[in-house]
Amino acid sequence: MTTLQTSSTTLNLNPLIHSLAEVIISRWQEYLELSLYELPEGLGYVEGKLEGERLVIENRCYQSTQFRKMHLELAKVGKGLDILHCVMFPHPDYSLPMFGCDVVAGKKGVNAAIVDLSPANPELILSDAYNQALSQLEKPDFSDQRDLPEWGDIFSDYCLFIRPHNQEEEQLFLKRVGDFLKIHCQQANESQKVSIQQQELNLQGQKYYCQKQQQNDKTRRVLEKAFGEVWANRYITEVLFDVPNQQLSSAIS
Ligand code: BLA
Repeated sequence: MTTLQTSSTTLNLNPLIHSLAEVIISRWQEYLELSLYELPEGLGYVEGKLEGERLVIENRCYQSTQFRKMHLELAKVGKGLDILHCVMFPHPDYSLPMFGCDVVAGKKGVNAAIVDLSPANPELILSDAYNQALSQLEKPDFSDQRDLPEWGDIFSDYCLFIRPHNQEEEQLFLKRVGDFLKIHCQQANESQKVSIQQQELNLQGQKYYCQKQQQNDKTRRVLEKAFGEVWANRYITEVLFDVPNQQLSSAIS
């Protein structure tokens, strides 16, 4: 088994972000056989300046049998803004949704906490197995549910987008992320390779997901201010939401 650096981060992050990072990595290690995934040259650890403030990005990236790329990013902008970003990209030869999580914390606490298992197919629907498993989870109540942006048609009915207002809500969010990951990894381990036609549809679904995520101006703005337009665009399209570009496996027709 690969030994992974799990909890050590040089960044002093918001406590919810820190705990989420640990939950994500420990679920991955518990259920999946991980190996390292190489990010494009020079984009593993990056530093820039945002309006005179330092922006530091730490990336961890793995792959497994069912996942082409499992990316956890932790970022710190000066002393005021902490960000966790996580996406699991399935290999298109498995019909699996995209796990995505984004948490943005300011000086006063967490502003935005979002998690979803988003469909990656042209119909934008989750499979019966996922619907079944997700509908059985206890549905927590949050006092401040936030509205999804216009590009957010990629998210499922189970998407949670909140601003937590106390420790209890933060813990409930953490639990929900852990539950989503448990279901996702278990489903992935049980999933079978699909036909080449279905792989093509899965690929189209992932492309659509990435195109929509690339429209998030809030992410783009933070990166542009620190690193400039060209770098930000490269980072968004090659690291955060790269569209898979691979040969479909023809083992099954
Ligand atoms: C929102 N993302 C945001 C916001 C910021 C970032 C500053 C605004 C927070 C707020 O409205 O309170 C910034 N997010 C970043 C940066 C990175 C990042 C700089 O990941 C990376 C370096 N975003 C994702 C993923 C999802 C996602 C995987 O990366 C969902 C699964 C969603 N982020 C998301 C959504 C919003 C958001 C839906 C709200 C956008 C809006 O309201 O317009």
